Amino acid sequence: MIVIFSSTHTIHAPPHELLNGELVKAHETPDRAEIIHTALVKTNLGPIIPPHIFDMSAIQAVHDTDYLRFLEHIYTQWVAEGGSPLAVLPDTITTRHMHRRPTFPLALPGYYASDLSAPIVAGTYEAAVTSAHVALTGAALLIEGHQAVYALCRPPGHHANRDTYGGYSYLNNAAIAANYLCSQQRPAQVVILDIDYHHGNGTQQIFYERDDVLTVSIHADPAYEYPYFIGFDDERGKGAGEGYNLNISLAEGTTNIPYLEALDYALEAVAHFDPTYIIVATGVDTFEADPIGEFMLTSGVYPVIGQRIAALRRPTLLVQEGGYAVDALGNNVVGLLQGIIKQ
Ligand code: SP5
Ligand code: ZN
Repeated sequence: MIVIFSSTHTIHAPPHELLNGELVKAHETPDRAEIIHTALVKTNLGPIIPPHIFDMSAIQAVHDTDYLRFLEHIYTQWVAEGGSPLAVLPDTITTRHMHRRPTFPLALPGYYASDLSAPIVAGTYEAAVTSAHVALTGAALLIEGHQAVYALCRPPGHHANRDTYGGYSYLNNAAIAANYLCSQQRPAQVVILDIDYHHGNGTQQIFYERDDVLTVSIHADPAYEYPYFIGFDDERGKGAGEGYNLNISLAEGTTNIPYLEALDYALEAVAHFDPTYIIVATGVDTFEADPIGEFMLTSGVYPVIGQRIAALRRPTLLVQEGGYAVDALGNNVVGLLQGIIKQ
């Protein structure tokens, strides 16, 4: 299996996040990607290659221009205006009742942020763009005929919408890769299967009215878990996209067996769609020891998940999302990838 990785992710190292009312140390840290990288090198899973640099149009096809310009310049503007140099983190945020776009640098982040978990630092934009190129490189390899590719993306992406960031996500890597596959010479039908513990809200909304990308997400019930305001099972798509979004939400404390039942149900929908390509938004924050997840999956289940996905026998790109139990992170990701290869 080809792995794509870039060390550029290390320039994105937010110091903190707001969690349950407290400013705590960031969970989404550079050591996450380094740990996965080290585990992959040790396992000798396949060649590890750097990303190609794609034209910005591949990213602009998913994200709004004003939003991209904001991400690129806000850190400098924020600091110049007196914002903390530690990181960009707004104190005021848009609601349903007040949402005029500001121009003032201390206010702009509150217009584009969906939560306070995703600070912006000096290197965030470059790291996020590189992360998107890592995913795009994986997509291009599928087009070249590879059966399974792993994009070691960091920062993650599935909570980023066209013009919002949050949930440690700035650019939606999986969505950018899916859209790229759809826009190539030979029209593709793509499934994004999101197995991160959290609902992939950005991905769902980007494709909500499209029928060429089926979005399927298995996640913690938003009734008790982030992102709280979206991700319920009755959200099925809209217009041409009606029937092309599937949410499977699971209870707190979900263990291996019910999880695998949900996965089988999701995979039936995937098979029925008959996709040209599958993109797996790969979070392992479903693990029992994850510090922010409440599922109870064990390390032994990840190879099984990999095998069942690979049994569909479609060219598959795995894009890294969450997973914060750093001690088990390398083992869990490698296990999943070995399951994909073994099938
Ligand atoms: C990519 C990714 O995994 N992002 C996750 C961001 C989650 N941030 C907010 C977590 C809120 C946790 N609230 C716990 C409520 C009870 N479980
Ligand atoms: Zn997650």
